[in-house]
Amino acid sequence: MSDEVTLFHWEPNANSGKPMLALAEKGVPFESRYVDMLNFDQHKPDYLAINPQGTIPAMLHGGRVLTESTAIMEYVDAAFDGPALMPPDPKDRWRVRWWMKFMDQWLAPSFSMIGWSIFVGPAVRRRDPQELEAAIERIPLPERRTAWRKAIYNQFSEAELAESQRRVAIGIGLLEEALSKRAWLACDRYTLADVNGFNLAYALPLSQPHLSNEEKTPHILEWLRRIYERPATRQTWALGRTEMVKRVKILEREPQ
Ligand SMILES: N[C@@H](CCC(=O)N[C@@H](CS)C(=O)NCC(=O)O)C(=O)O
Repeated sequence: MSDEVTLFHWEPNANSGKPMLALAEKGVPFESRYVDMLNFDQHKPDYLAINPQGTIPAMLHGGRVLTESTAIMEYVDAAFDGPALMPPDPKDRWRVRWWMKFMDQWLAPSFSMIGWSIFVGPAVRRRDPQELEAAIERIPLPERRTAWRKAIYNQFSEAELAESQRRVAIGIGLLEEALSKRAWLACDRYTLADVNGFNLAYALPLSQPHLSNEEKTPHILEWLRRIYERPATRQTWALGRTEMVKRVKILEREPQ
């Protein structure tokens, strides 16, 4: 049984970026297998043999296939040496998990819908219509098939997008409030909640400029910049290939 780690991931963004950044923070070397989501590599037989659901990320370790990005992060933190990414205090652990649940179940789907409508859909829409239809038909999970269809054919309704935008605005408000009380999201140290949050929010000042800017969300911006300065974050974002993740450069501090 191999103790090596192999991570199948797309861009350091949303779900793929969570285990990528957690592994980097722990200093765990891993074989990076880039799955090009915009080329539908996640629905091809080689990858379906790893994760039959056809979603990314997935991690191989010790003969096991691990899926679900937040659960993978917790596994990485517990299974490997390196700095702890969960705090020892039960109250703080609860807060880490509270934030992760809020982000995964409530905020991330809203960010995702907006991102798929403005980046993923337009990135693939101009390809051959028959090839696109065939690619959609190969998607194993019906709910992912629906998401792809809506993104490709620009079918997210105004009401759906407005609801996502409403949720994003609430999420930004909660983040700013929490970060005005403490340096990190869940407690006085960097945790998986921050890793999770950074993956969702790193481009906030570009994607939601009217809601997140120096005046309205100074604490969020400072928090994002501090995370971006961490060597693990630099290392992880250097693995990005698309223009979408290159937006992280917005977090570079102005030279003094
Ligand atoms: N809950 C899963 C979600 C995985 C997921 O849906 N990932 C997206 C990328 S962020 C995906 O694989 N999309 C590919 C597709 O829908 O074809 C996790 O957190 O790992």
